This record gives sequence, structure tokens and C-alpha cells, in this order.
Amino acid sequence: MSQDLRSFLDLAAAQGHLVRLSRPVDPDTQAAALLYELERHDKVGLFEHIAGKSGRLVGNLVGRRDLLALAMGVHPAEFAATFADRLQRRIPPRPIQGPAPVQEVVLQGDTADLTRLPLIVHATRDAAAYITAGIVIAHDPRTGRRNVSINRMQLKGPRKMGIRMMPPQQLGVIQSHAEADSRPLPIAVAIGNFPLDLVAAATTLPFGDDELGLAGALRGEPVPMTRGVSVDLDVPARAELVLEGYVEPNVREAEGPFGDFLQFYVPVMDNHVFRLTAVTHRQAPILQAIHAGSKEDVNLLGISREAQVMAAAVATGAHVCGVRLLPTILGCAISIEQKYQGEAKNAGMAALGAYRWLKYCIVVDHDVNVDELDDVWWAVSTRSNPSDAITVVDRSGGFPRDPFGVHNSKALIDATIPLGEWSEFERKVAPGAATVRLEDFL
Ligand SMILES: Cc1cc2nc3c(=O)[nH]c(=O)nc-3n(C[C@H](O)[C@H](O)[C@H](O)COP(=O)(O)O)c2cc1C
Ligand SMILES: [Mn+2]
Repeated sequence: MSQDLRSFLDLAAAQGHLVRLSRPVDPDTQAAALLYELERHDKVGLFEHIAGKSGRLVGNLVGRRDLLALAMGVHPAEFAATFADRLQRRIPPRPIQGPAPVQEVVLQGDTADLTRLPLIVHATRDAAAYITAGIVIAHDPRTGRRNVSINRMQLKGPRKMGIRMMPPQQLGVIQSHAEADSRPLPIAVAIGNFPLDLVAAATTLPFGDDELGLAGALRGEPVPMTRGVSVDLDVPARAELVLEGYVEPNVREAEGPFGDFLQFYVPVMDNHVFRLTAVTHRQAPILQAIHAGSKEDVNLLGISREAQVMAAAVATGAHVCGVRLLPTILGCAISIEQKYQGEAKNAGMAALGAYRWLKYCIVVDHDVNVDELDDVWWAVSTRSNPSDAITVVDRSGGFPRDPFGVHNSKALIDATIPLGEWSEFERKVAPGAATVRLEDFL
């Protein structure tokens, strides 16, 4: 089966996790709230009718990790280990055999019109509708190497968008190389992707390491590509839609405000400007929207960072059972099977050091489910003594956009029980807990 958005939607449907929204949805006043509704219900949603726009929209596409695991062809319990293994591998993309679905419809010049697309307003004070789930493809003019990342883009006109891409983010660095020669930077923005490609795009690899090579490794086969119609770039041939164009050199314009991933609005800032040269798409394309800071956003950014934290904690010699970044990528819970007193602190410090933005790290015992915040907080409140459980590291630095200095220290919370005291701390279990079901008694 082809690995693309449509096959993934089939997979979600087969698992009973796809809902179709057949009634018209207003892109400015309803769609964003429905994304939260989808998250609350843990469903992938296909919006079949966005009022006044042409094309469909998918929401909460990567909210469920079990579906991502199935997309990788493994059992959900194997997800983290499989990702960590494939993160070390690369399968480079290759040209598609036969016609490219993404170029079934080609629009250039005045017929290419961004205002026709089902782009939505994500938060009440946002400046405009935004693209939040596009993967941006560019080549460094100095090395020729490709980079792929996710960057928000503000709708500004039929053929103009603002784009957020500041160094040290690699697209920003690449653009600065083009700008040094006063050259426009050609880019392609693919929307409606196979979810594993989004995971790859949200992963920070060393500069020059092509995220599409990781996407291929996650898929287990190359991402099929085709040549852009107006730019000298290859684009994902089975994406739903591609915007082709360029980033203007030496131009910055106001972009924002935008409700960003810490749930705050980032203020108006001077950012880059994208000029559209072509839109290509499939018939009845399905675009995608992601809420910054939503569970799926944390999934996308968290998966690779959890692998990083896991590797660091394991390197201390700890037996690590689980790592989860929740509910933002600034906090994490690690469960370990503790072998000696103090091991939790060593594992937690390694985690805090390995991932720069990590601000709070909570270490729990192996019987605590790190995917459930309630469970983690239960462990903190029942098993830790605040006077010695909390270790603060001053002035360690963290998330960089920090005008009020709330991210420049780190804390570790050791919520593990005193070593060897299982009989005192064992959780009670109701008789029949594993087998008795309410529905059998109705
Ligand atoms: C939904 C979503 C939106 C994002 N928006 C931006 C953005 O506007 N600007 C940015 O610098 N990074 C953004 N990111 C993060 C980058 O895509 C991510 O850090 C990526 O790994 C950067 O690629 P690079 O390592 O090649 O620089 C976003 C991530 C997600 C999942
Ligand atoms: Mn990169």
C-alpha cells in the first residue's frame, strides 16, 4: 500500500479512530475549536466541507501514537524502541515511478490563490489564518543539501505569506546563506503528508542531514518525489498539495500575533516573506491543521526528544521503562526500576542535561504510567518528600524565548519510593480488576 495521507486515513478508519465532519465548518470561527474537540475524543477528523474554501482538511492526525506505531508497521508497545532504532538509519528519497498525484492539478500565475485554500484561524487573537502543518523543503545554497522542517506561515494575500524561520533553526540558517548573496531562497511547502514524514520534519538532525532520509527510514521505504513545476526542487509526489515559491532576501515584515505552543501568544515580530509561484495538488486535496501546543504537536516534537532523553538516562546505567514529554515539551516523566538509592537523581540529571529545553524532570518508579499525568502526579504527591525530592539547577538555561526569565533554571523531582520498600508502597488492587467489566453486568 502507498504510504500517504489517504492510506493513513484508511488505517485510522479501520481502527475505528476516524470521524468525518460532513457539515460545513467555518474556517475562522469553528474549525480550531473542533480540533480541540477531536483531541478530547482522541479521534482523527476529516472536515469534508470548509465553508467558502475548496479542498478538505484533516485534524488531530497524529494525536494517537498507536496509529503512528501501526504506520511504522509495529505494535504500539514497540513504538519508542522502533523509533530509536530507525532514528539511526536513513533511506534516501527517490523519484516516483509514473505520474505524481500531487501534480494532478497545477495552478500558476493568477490562478494560484492561497485565499481559496482551507486555511484556518487557530486562536482568537491570531493575526490571520495560518498554515501549521506544512513541511518546508529547501536546499542550502552553500552545500546543496536538503533540509525539511515545519514552520508556521501567516496568510497575507493570494500569493504572499509570512514565514517564521529564525536561526538557529536550520531553515533560517539556510535562508541567511541565500540572503548573503542577495538571492531568493526557493522553497516548497508540502501539506497533507504521511504522518511519519511530519515526525521526521519535526526532528532536529545535524545540519546537512536530510530529514527525508529519516522519513524513508521510519517508513521502511523511500519517500517518492517529483520535480516541482516552478522551482528547482523535488517535492513529495504523494503529498496532497504543494506550495512552490521563494523566500525574499532582505525583506522582513510584521508576522503575528500567533497563539504558540506554550499556549501564549507570541507578539508581532519581523519575519520573512514567502512569495508563491505555483500550487499543485491532488483532486479534492486534503490539507492539514495542527494546533501549536496540542497533544499532536507535543507528539511530533516529543518523539525524537524522548528518544534523546531515553538514551541519556540509559547511559547512566539505569533500567528505564518509559519516558514521556507531557503536557508540553518543557516537562518530562521518566520511569525506572531503581537499583540503588540516588539512581533516580542521576537519571533525571542526565535527562535535564541531554535536552536543553527540558525544565522539569520527574522520575518515578516502574509501576507508574508516564503517559498518564494523573498517575505521575499521584506518585509525586504520595511518594516524595519535598524537602529532599526537589533538586534545582540555577541558571542552567532552557527554552530561549524567555523575556521574563522563567525558563533559565531546571528542576528534578525524585518521586521514587525509598529503595526496597515495596511492601509499604505497593498499590492496592481490587479483586477481579483485570477481568471484571461493567458491560457484563448491565
Ligand atoms: C506544528 C509545528 C509547528 C512548528 N512551527 C515552527 C515555526 O514556526 N518556526 C520554527 O522555527 N520551528 C517550528 N517548529 C519546530 C521545527 O519544525 C522543528 O524544530 C524542526 O526540527 C526544525 O528543523 P531543523 O532541525 O531542520 O531546523 C514547528 C513544529 C511543529 C510540530
Ligand atoms: Mn534539519
